[in-house]
Amino acid sequence: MFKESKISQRLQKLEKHLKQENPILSEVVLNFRELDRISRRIGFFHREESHATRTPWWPLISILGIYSAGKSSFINNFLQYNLQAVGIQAVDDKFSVICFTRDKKERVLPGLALDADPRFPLYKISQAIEEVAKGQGSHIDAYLQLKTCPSEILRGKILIDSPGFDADDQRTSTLRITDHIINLSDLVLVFFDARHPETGSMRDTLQHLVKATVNRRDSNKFLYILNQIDVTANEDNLEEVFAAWQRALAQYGLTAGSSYAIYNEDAAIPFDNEDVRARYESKRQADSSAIYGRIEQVGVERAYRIIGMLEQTANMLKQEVVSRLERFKEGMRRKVLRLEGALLAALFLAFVGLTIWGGYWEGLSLSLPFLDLVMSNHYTFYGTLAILLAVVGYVHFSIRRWAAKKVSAKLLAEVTDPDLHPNYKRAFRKSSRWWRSLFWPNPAGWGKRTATRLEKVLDDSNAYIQKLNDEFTNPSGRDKVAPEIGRQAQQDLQRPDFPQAESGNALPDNPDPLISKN
Ligand SMILES: Nc1nc2c(ncn2[C@@H]2O[C@H](COP(=O)(O)OP(=O)(O)O)[C@@H](O)[C@H]2O)c(=O)[nH]1
Ligand SMILES: [Mg+2]
Repeated sequence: MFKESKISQRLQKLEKHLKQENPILSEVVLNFRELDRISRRIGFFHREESHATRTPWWPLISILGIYSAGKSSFINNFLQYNLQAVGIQAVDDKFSVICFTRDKKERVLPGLALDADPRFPLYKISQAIEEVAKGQGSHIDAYLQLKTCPSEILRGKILIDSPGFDADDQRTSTLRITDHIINLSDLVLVFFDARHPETGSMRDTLQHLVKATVNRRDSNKFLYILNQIDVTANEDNLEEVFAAWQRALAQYGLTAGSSYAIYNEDAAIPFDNEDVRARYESKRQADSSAIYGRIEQVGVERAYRIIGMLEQTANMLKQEVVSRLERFKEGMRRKVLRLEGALLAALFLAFVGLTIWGGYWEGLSLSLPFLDLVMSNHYTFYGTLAILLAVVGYVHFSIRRWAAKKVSAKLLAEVTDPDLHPNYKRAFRKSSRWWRSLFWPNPAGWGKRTATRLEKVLDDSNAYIQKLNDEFTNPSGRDKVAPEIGRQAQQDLQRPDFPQAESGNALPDNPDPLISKN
């Protein structure tokens, strides 16, 4: 009986979910599944592995920064939904992963429930956090919760609200989780507030979220936001406060970058002067819409990036995995032939030497007394033959194993991503099984037909880019800049240090919390 694999059930759910949000991407899932099949054929993947789990499907926007800077208030305001607890006290000192639900009501689930609907992208976060939290002997639930929220604005995105940097205990864990979240995020909003120009937590934030990030290649995903500027209204000194903040940022290396000044109108203190209010209001509106625009953009970018990822994965299979497997077979064949040739030559020389030394040669004719013994009847003849074959076979397959190990070690040393080592090892093993001829150049599971299927995926991914361009540039469409973004996303993908390296985090041999729960 064929039991459908868990991963395949999961991909079907993903496909269904994506169909509602972006039909093009749901087709992309099918292509990822095709790549999965190819990867399994060549032994690179086992049954429960999927390229799709290495792709973050939803754009992730994280809101970090100073404690009590108004992060949670901002999220509530953005979602037009009263989701996050707000207040001077550290009410909610956990990371909240916020995603859309079609239920009428919001729900809060413990960190370990990160596999609840819409499941997919969160698994990596929980895994990453589990990794860092484990060393502390702490539980993931202490750091993380999942919130689902019915706000339509959230559809197709995931937000992360974070505790501030002020909680002293668990501070190191918080910082490390923050690092992981930054790596996974498509957009990072770093919040400061105009009330606390220079405090301890401000220094931490500057150290960790400014100094440590300005030199990243993806530094343009960081937005620096000075919040609560309404508090400067009484003295009407926004420019001064803003300039002082900019200087503080500059001290930590941020000279160019996106910085904004906003306040939350629901939480703002009343304005005394109508002129001042109007000025502040227009600043708030301009900067808020710029921020919201960036949040919208990441959805579009993400769509392009996923397709870029598909293409990149297909190319990776073709240019790296398959070619490495071919080199593996070739290297193995060379090593085996060379060693066995040398062995035969040595045996021959030893044989000649020994027989000369033993005096079995008379001129050019050799008389071996034990040969007569072997030939004396069927039993001795076939017995000797069997022993001889067994010895030769044993030696040959030992040499093959040795060669496979050597070549595999050499090729693995080239693979910089250690997460892929188990995959390569599995594929090498499959291609070097004892019944696979050394003289057949193709790796196991690889042939013309598989190559064609891979080419088809590459063709499809180009077609998807076209479709996305059509979708986002169509005259009635909202976002005309999309192709630019798409190109940017494509370029980003080419960069060696692009954070998608992080996507290798889905360790192949690790138990998958999503799967095991199902
Ligand atoms: N004056 C003013 N207060 C704000 C603003 N945004 C948030 N607050 C208040 O600041 C406090 C902390 O807000 P909260 O969202 O919990 O901050 P978080 O710790 O960064 O999540 C709350 O009492 C909010 O009402 C703002 O723009 N102006
Ligand atoms: Mg908060």
